[in-house]
Amino acid sequence: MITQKEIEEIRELLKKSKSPLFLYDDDPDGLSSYLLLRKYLGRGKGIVVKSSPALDLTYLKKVKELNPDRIFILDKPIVTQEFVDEAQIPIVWIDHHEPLKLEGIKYFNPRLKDDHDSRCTSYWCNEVAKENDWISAAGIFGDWFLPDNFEELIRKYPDLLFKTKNPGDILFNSEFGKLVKVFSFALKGSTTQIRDSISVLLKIETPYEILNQLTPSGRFLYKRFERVNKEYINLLEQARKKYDSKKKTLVFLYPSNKTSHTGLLSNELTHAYPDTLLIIGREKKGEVRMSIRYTKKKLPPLINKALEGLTGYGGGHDYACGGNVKSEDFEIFIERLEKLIQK
Ligand SMILES: [Mn+2]
Repeated sequence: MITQKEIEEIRELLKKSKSPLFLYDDDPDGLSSYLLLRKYLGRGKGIVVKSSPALDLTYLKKVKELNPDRIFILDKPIVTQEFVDEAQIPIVWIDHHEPLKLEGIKYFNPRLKDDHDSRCTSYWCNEVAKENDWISAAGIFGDWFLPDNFEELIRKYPDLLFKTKNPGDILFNSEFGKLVKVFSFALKGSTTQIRDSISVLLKIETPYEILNQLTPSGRFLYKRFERVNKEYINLLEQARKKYDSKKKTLVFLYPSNKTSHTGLLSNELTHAYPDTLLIIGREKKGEVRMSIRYTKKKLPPLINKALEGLTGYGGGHDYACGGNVKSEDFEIFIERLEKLIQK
């Protein structure tokens, strides 16, 4: 865990900073973390980090331009040592992915003390801010967890949530799940669209403002949600048609000129088709980038085996991986993977 003393330390570092810069991950947990701290402090700039999974030198120029007195990195799984060295600005990094060792950085990660405590970044940011439990809940559900205060949240928002042990039920079958999609879709589109959505999100005070379109800000976000959702639902319907009930596989490729919805698609399809080998990818510049899910066997060794002699790589968590393979090798990679899971 991150101790109360450390939470207090983060709070002090925030308060001391006159012009903080928040660099946050490109998903609801990253966004929620930013919203929580930025709302709490009332000042600072934010940039969503789209390079995945690492925060590296590509962001250095922007950082130098903004010239903050402190950088807060939120929910990024990897930060490179070069970035820290070249930035020459004090950095605080709050994360819950596998711990890394970097020099010259203040690092807060619950897994440093207990490897089984991987509670979300937005959980810890809410410990700091203590103001908007619904924002942190959106981040936590988005990362496929249930919040610690789930029962309290159900009492507070009985029309948006219900009791369950499966975060997928909330994400895909509840009103609150819609809110997570609002967060997710706020990060899609052009730079301007993203900037506008996030600055509007900073003004929102309750989930109902968005879901019931109670204010102009809420209406704006809901409309944005509806537009992106149309596109998303379209992809989801196409993907569903690729389900092979005999082989228990679902392989779906969509064009890279469309907005990437791979993360959300993988989650929603995993929920709809449990125990299925799921591969969602986009083809770009002669290679397929994909998300691979399978809940019955550990993926990394199978992926490595399937990639033998092919051009590509893959890795990540036991049951959720990312990968990359040359387009001409894609078919053989899939065939091998399908065989490997039957064994
Ligand atoms: Mn996260």
